[in-house]
Amino acid sequence: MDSLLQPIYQSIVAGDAAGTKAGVQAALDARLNPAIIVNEGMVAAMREVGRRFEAGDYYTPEMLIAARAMQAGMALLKPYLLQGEVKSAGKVVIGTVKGDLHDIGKNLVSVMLEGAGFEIHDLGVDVPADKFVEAVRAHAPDILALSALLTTTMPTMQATLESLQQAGLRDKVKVMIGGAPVTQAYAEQIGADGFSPDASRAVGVAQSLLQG
Ligand code: B1M
Repeated sequence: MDSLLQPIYQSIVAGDAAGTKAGVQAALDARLNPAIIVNEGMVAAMREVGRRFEAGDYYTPEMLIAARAMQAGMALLKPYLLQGEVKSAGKVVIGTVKGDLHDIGKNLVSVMLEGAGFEIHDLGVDVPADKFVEAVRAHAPDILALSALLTTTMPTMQATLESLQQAGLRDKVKVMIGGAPVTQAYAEQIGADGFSPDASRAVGVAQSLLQG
């Protein structure tokens, strides 16, 4: 790992927000590519936090402060990830499904889509199906993007698709899903239009959904 990424990685794993910000600033000052800072430093650190949680070395509070440290670093990086794009590529309503409070991945997907010119309406976390339906009606987005990080909340994606169908809106919007436990096979099973395993590929998936 790049020596500039080490302090960022270690600060996130330790839940040290100030250290994370200092590390990100130092990496930016050294002109390290922001996407490398995110993917090889920060996302890798969150993976390690998850590994420690699974091993029983970390508990929910440690996950939470690690997440806060990651978000503090992301706030510094966001303007760099957004540079350069101007015209609107399409409209996206995004949210984490009901029962699920994980938002780091969803926020990263939002930033990448925004950076590619998409207009984003972010409904936040723990979003019930009827709120997604309401937002589709109100904003008429090209894409509805659903995130889930828990195996127990994945079925809410299907429930959201069913609610869209019942509201007569299913054919008005493309639905794209993602999140750590979500797969292409699951997307096909529930009738979603697109799936992306990560934030950078989410941009290509969103663009291709609008082409066909
Ligand atoms: Co939670 N948690 N958590 N957690 N947490 C996981 C997800 C877990 C895998 C940890 C583990 O056991 N290894 C596990 C889920 C197991 C499962 O269901 N299979 C878990 C659990 C069990 C829980 C609780 C139940 C723990 C408890 O309280 N007993 C609880 C549930 C709370 C709830 O949601 N109701 C819980 C709570 C939390 C915190 C609140 C403490 C915190 C979240 C804080 C926050 O998000 N603001 C947290 C965290 C931080 C994690 C881990 C450690 C890290 C998640 C993360 O931010 N990753 C996570 C372990 C892990 O993932 N390795 C874990 C970094 C992020 C950039 O990646 O979110 O995967 P990710 O997003 C990626 C892709 O998935 C994709 O792109 C992103 C960027 O590349 N992606 C999309 C995501 N959404 C997308 C949408 C798209 C396309 C791509 O299109 C629409």
